[in-house]
Amino acid sequence: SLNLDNIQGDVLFPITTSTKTFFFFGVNNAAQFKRQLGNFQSSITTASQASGQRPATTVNIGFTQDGLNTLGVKDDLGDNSFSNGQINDVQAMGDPGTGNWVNAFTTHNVHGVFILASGSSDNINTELNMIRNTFGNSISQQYRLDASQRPGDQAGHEHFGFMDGISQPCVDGVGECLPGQSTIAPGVLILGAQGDSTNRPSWANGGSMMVFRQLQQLVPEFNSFLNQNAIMMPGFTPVQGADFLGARMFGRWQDGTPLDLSPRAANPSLASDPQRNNNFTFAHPDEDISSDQDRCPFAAHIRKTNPRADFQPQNVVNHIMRSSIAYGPEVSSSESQFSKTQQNRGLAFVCYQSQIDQGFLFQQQNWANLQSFPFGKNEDPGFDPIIGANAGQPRAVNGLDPRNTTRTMTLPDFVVSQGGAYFFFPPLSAMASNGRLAQ
Ligand code: N7H
Repeated sequence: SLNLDNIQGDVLFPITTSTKTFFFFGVNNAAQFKRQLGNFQSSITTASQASGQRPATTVNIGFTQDGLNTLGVKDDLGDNSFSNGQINDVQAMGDPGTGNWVNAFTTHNVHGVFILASGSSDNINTELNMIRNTFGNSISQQYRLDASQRPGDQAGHEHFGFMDGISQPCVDGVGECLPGQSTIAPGVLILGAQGDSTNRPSWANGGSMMVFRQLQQLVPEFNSFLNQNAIMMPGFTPVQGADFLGARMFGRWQDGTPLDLSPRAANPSLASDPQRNNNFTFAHPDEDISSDQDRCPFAAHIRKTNPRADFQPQNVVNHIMRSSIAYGPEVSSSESQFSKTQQNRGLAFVCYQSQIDQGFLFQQQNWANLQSFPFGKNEDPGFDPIIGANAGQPRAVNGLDPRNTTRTMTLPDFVVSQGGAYFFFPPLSAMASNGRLAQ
C-alpha cells in the first residue's frame, strides 16, 4: 500500500485553501541548494498531513527537467513529455504558438516551483520569507503567481462562475469512494505504485508528474457570447437562456448540478450532495447513448474530459487529480460594459498523473481537441467548448442546442493559454539529506 508519509500532500489530497502562491524559481548554486533542501525537507507537507489536520500553511515542491539537470540528476524518469518540457508540446496542446506565454515559461530558467497554500496571504508571505532565508542566493525568483479563491458565494467557483473540483478519481486503497467516482490504481498518479508499468529509478517512486498551466479566461467575452446566443427553451427568460448555454458547454450548471441528472434547471440540493452530484454515467435505459444529447452534449467539458459510459471498455488510465485555483481580480464594471477583458484573470490549472501523455496531454489532445471524440456518435461532437484548442482558430461545437442538435456553433477562444511547465513532485525520501536530490 502507499506510504502517505513519503508522498506530497497536494498530489493525493488536493489542497483547496483560499489563497495560493506559485513561486517559480531557478537554481543558481546546485551544491548549496541541495544542502538546504535536506534541511528544508521536513517542512514539506505530506499526504498524511494533507489528509488530516493540515498545517496553517502547506508547502509542496516540484522540479522541471531543466531543474533536475541543474542539480546534476540526469536519470530517465520514464516520461518523455516531462523530460522535453511543456514548450515542446505547444502544437500537441493546440496553443497558437507561445506569443501569449508568460516569458519565464519560454526559457530554460524555471527549475522548480514552490506551491504555498493557506487561508491567509500573510501566512504565505511569512512562509515565503522563510524559504528565501533558507535557500538564500542558491535560488532566484523567475515568476510568481498569487492566486485566491473568488469572494463570497463565488468561493470555489472559477471566473466563468462554475463550481470546480467536484469530480476527482478515487485512488484504490486511499479513503472511501463516492458514488460515480472512477476508481483508479494508485500507479495512475504515483510513480512506481501498483498499476504503473513504466521503468523508474527507485528513488523516484512515490513521486508524481505535475502539469501547471496558466489559462487566461475571457470572462466578459464569454458572458456576452452566452447572452447573444442564449438558448431559449419554452418559458425561459433571457438570463435563463444564457445560463443554459453555459451549462451545456460545461455539462454542469454553475452550482455544479450535472445536466445528465437535471437537464433543464439547476438543483441546489442535488449539487451540494456529494452522494448524488457525481453519480451518473451519461447512459440511460430508454435513451441511445450514440445519438441522444438532449440531457448533455457529447462535447460538454466534463464529458470530453471524463467520458464515463461513452468510452467502453471503461477508461482506467487517462485520469488526473486536479488542484486548480482562480487567479486575478473580479470583472470590473467597465469590462462588463464593453464586454472586453482588460485585466488578466483565469485558472491556475494544476493536475497530477504518473505519465503526462496519458493524463493531461491525452485529455487535451486526444479528447478535448479531437472533433470525433467521444467516438461512435451519430455526428462528430466537435471541440470541447471550454478548453478545446484549435491553434487560435475558431472551434466548431455540435450538440449545444437541444432544440436542434445538428446545429453547429462556431466559438472563439474563451480560454487563452499563457503557457506553463511540467514538474516532477518528488517523494519526501528523495529530498532528505541522504536522498538523490539533496546530495
Ligand atoms: Fe476542467 N472550471 O473551472 O470551470 N472543469 N476546467 N479541465 N475538468 C471541470 O467536475 C475548467 C481543464 C477536467 O470527472 C468542471 O470538478 C476551466 C483542463 C476534468 O466529470 C469545471 C478550465 C483539463 C474534469 C471545470 C478547465 C480539465 C473537469 C466541473 C480552463 C485537462 C472532471 C466540475 C480555464 C486537460 C470531469 C468538476 C469529470 C471538470 C473548469 C481546464 C479537465 C467547472 C474553466 C485543461 C478531468
